[in-house]
Formats: sequence, structure tokens, C-alpha cells
Amino acid sequence: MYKPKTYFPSPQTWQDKTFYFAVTDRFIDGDSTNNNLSGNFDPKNPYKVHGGDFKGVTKAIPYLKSLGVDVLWLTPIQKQAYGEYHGYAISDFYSVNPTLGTFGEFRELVKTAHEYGIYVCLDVIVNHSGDLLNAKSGKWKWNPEGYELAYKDKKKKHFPKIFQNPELFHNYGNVADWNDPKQVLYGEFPGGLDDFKTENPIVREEMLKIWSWWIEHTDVDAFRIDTAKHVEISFWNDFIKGIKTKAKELGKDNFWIFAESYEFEDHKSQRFLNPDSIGENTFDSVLNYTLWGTQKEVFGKNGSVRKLAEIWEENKKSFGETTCNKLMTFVENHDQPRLLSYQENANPNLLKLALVYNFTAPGIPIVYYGAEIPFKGGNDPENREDFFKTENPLSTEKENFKLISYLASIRKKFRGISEGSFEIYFVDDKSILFKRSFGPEKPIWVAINLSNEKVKLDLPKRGIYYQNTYNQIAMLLSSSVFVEPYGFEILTQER
Ligand SMILES: [Ca+2]
Ligand SMILES: [Ca+2]
Ligand SMILES: [Ca+2]
Repeated sequence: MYKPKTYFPSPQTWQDKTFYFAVTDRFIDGDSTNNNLSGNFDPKNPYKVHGGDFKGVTKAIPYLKSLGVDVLWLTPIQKQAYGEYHGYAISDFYSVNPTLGTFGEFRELVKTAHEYGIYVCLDVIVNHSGDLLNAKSGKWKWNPEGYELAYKDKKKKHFPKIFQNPELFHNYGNVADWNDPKQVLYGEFPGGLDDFKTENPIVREEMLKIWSWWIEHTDVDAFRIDTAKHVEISFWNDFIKGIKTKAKELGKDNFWIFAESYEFEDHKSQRFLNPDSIGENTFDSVLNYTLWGTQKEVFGKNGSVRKLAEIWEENKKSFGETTCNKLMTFVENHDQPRLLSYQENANPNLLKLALVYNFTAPGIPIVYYGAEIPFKGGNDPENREDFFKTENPLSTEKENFKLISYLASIRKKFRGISEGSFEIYFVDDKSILFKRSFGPEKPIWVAINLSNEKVKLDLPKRGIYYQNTYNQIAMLLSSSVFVEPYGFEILTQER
């Protein structure tokens, strides 16, 4: 099996990076000949394969580069139980999904990304596989007594072979109550996804082998870990240690691993970063779901802007200020309705302002593909639109494209934004003014106005300010800044 001769080194820091997350099947179709290789191609059915693939992503790398993307996170790329388009139902952990392309094409994707200075992040699953096993009896309601498991189809089994043993899977049936911590760990998802006995040493050892193999053979740079809260916490210390050790051997000494912790209480996510809960080898970061929820209320549903200040206080208390700068933040993703779907005829500026906040407040931003169009789809699967069917999908002339590319550029330029302190100077129901500063560097001020009237916000009197919006730099002649309706301003302050 192909192995790279040299490996792409890790960046020194991930904090100033901009992530982009694409549902691979829905992004760019670069090769129509692979579309029906799983017999599941139906461009009109939102639950079936639409044709996006590795060749398409590779073609889009220059576009992503000009968008300002540093890290590309793709939905899982492994072979699926029934050719699922979304990737979260793996059957063979050592093969690529044929409708996405070949292993060689994925290597080409990573190589091309690296040539453009873009890192690649794999979506990793250890909690479950696709739905190949069920109870022999046919019943599958949650049952703590357990069922006898059997393959649904004897010709459709797990790979690697070591997984072809029903003893390695939990046998209690579907989760009936998500508030029962036992069911959260040991139950099957409603789709019937087979839940690994992640507490079993054979599973633990094999998962480490599998996911190390992917780094060694594809030269990827980071992992996003799916469904982390559905795996007992004692699994992670050795897994993270093993992955980091392998990556280091290959010259990747800052391999980034972040967890999907789908929680709306910060302490539940914080345990993944806390050595007292998880062990010495913690995750590097988690998705900040509480901030997502607040952004949805404020920018998606016209909630009071003061909520942003409240969630900041909570995030700060739970994670600490330094860690808040490392949390993965997002306005949209594949599990949630798009921001502009919450209100009928939503003002498209709301998404722009949410992106401004997401890029300039603490945390590492992840742009969900299609924010640059912008897409407006509601619940899954409506939020997994076909990017390649839009008009000129790779055009760099779209308004949101220009905004994202500008925001990504200032994250790299000003350390205050990626590493600095966060101070809310003014907030009311409709607007916010905050400051990001780092050591002796020039502080950045960000003003956001969510009302339909122009607002005047006062800055500290002592200081000379420059408006930096879209890198158009102009001196501010007073210490007040006027912000257009549904507009924003980004300023630098000379000391
Ligand atoms: Ca295709
Ligand atoms: Ca589980
Ligand atoms: Ca199953």
C-alpha cells in the first residue's frame, strides 16, 4: 500500500486558522463515472448520493485557498454499509467510499491541498459502524438484558475481519431515553448504527491501528472525532496518546484532535479538555455548541445581542479565557438548520454579521460549505445542499466569499483576534462593541449593529482609530464610530 515518502509538518499553532467543512458528496462532482458505484445515485432524493467526490474537492482547492481556508474538514471518506452519502455509516474501515473516488484520488487531494498550504482534517468515528448487526429475534427496543446479535445479511460484514465478531458490539438495542447516561454510551442510534464495545481492549487496539493507518497512508493533519460523548471517557487517553505519538513519528508534532461534544452545558464538554476527567492526554479542542446555540438565537432569531455577553461569561467560567480561544466555533453545520432558515425572508446580512462575530470573538471558526452562496436549507437533509449545482459554484465574486476571505485575513494578521483577550466594551439589545488585544500589539475593535437604524458607538476617547473594514484603511476622525443598519465595523487602535 502506498505511503508518502515525506510528510507535511503540522503548523506551529492552529489558533489563527480558518476551517472549512464540506459534505463531500454535496460539494463538487469532479467525476460523474463514480456516481452510481454503490447503486445509490439519485440526485433528486436528498437521502441518496448526489455525486460530489475527491476529484471535485481537488479542483476546488485554489478556490478554497482564495477564500482564506487553512484547514479542510471533510465528512467521513470510508466505505459505507449501504452506500450512504453522508459517511457516518462505515462498514470497511480500511477502504474509501467508491462514490467519492479512489484511494489514489484522495492522496492527490491531500497532496494538492498541501501544495496550497491547506491542511486536511479527517472525520473519525470509533463509536459505531454502519448498521450490519441486529438482534436475531428482530426486536430492537432498548433492553438492558441484551439481545443475541446476528448479521442482517451474511454477505455484508464488517472490515477489518477482526470486527466480524458480534461480541465486540453492544447488544442492548436502540436508545429510548437520551437522558439515561447508560443508553447514551451503550445504545444504538435510531438508524441502527452498530455500537462498538469501545471498552473492549480488542476494539481499542484496532481503532488506534485503523486511525493511525490513515495518517501514515494519506498524510492528513488533523482529526475531528464524531460522537465523542457516546464513548466512555476512559477510551480517550490512550487513543489520543497513540495517535499523537504516531503523528509525531511522521514529523507531525502538533497533530490537532477536536471532539464533537454535542452538549448544551459547558461542563459536559469541558471534561474532554480536563486532565482530571479524561487523563493526561486531552483533546486539543471541542466544538463550542453553547456559543452556536446563542448565535442562532441572536443572529438567526432576532434575540437580544446581550445574550452574546452572557454566553461569553459562561464559556469563560467553564473553560477559562485561554482555552476559549482554542474552542472550535461555527455558525452552521450539517446537523443544524442553516442560519437564514429560522426566519422567513431573513435579512441575508444576519449571516454576514454572525460570521463577523464568529471570526473575531474567541475561538477557531469553522465555515460550513455554502455559507458563501449563501444556502438557506432547514433541517437535515435540507442543510446539505448541492454546492456544485449553484450558478458558478467556484466564483470568487460572491459577497460572502469576499467577507470570509477578509475575515480569514485579519485573523492571521492580528494576534489579538486568535490569542488575545476579549473585552465587551458596550452591549445592548441590538448592538455590541468589543476589543481584542494581545500584548503590545495594536488592539482590534469590532462593532456589530443588528438594528435597522444606524447606530453611533463610542470608543475610549484616548486613542487614534483606523477603520479596517475589507482592508480599506481610513483614519477615524472622532472617537465615535457609526455603524450602518445590519452592518459592522472593524477598527485598529494606535497606541
Ligand atoms: Ca462523482
Ligand atoms: Ca457507544
Ligand atoms: Ca444495528
